[in-house]
Amino acid sequence: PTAPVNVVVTGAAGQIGYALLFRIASGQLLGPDTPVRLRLLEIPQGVKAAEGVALELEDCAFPLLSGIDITDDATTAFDGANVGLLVGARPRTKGMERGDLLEANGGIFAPQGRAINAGAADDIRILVVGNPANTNALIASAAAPDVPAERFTAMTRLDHNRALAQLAGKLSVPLTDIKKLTIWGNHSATQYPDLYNAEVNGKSAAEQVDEAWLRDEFIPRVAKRGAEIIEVRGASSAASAANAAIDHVYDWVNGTPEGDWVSAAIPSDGSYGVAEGIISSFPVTSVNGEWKIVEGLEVNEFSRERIDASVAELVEEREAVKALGLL
Ligand code: NAX
Repeated sequence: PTAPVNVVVTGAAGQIGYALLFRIASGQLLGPDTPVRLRLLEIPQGVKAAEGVALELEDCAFPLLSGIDITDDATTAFDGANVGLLVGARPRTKGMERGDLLEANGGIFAPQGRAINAGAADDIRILVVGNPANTNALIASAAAPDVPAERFTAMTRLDHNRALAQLAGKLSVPLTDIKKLTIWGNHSATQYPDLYNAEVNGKSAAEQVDEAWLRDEFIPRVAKRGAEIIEVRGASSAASAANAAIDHVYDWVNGTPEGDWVSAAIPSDGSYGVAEGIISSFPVTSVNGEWKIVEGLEVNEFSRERIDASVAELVEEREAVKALGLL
């Protein structure tokens, strides 16, 4: 039998945590043959609720779940960790400036980065879900100088899945007919869902929709879907966010299908003119357990402007975090 994989979930008592943990324990994160040991990291006020979730996990009698540890100490949580899902973050509250938000999250993601640096396993893979996800991932990575930068990623897979669903709905085609869709840039309202390189049944997606829909309906709908969910559900996306986190890590470990790609925010190597070192969303494939940027795509003038705008926002966030001494 294989040794259990240590999976850390931060913010485990939150709503995404609740939607995520049962799926991990049932084998959907790493596959049906891989036992997992869950490490739940919470702040002290969240520990009791995390213990309650652990009782429910126990009651599921998942054959793949080999144990659950609960802690409020990052060093303990990440010791020997193979996968880290960094969900807990400091939300933006009313009247909070971006600088305050970045500083508060620096106080979470820098210590977690140090804990990862100190004790995580050599194959550690980090997915940051907590917002501002891209820059939080950058902060954690900077605090973990001994861990290769490419092990730190941020989630744009929910945006990717939202875009797939919107396009499938518009064209009344099954989701499986759509390939090669890309989210570029930041997981924020500036993100750019790109249909110009996407294909529906092997033909250009952009050519099958009218330009006004693509530019004035599709893009804002995808970029503002989080706000729509809050408006309609009365709470922010949770199960769909957890689902996207599962998709991201599953593909990272197991590979992406031939002839297609997905979207993930990974450290830029300068491809497509994206500032080197920022964690920005790209079209990616996963090969032998590593994300690779899909190279050589055509970027038209419209796409260029959109990508540049989102990248500029990420560069600004990096400058702000630098000024705070977090990089
Ligand atoms: P909740 O407020 O329900 O849960 C967050 C949990 O994190 C709480 O239990 C809290 O005690 C815990 N926490 C806070 N600081 C912590 C720390 N330093 N260490 C460990 N745990 C800590 O939020 P939830 O709805 O679960 O959302 C979590 C995060 O995901 C938010 O930052 C949210 O903005 C972000 N999202 C990101 C998405 C993405 O696509 N990248 C989409 C969904 C979601 O909005």
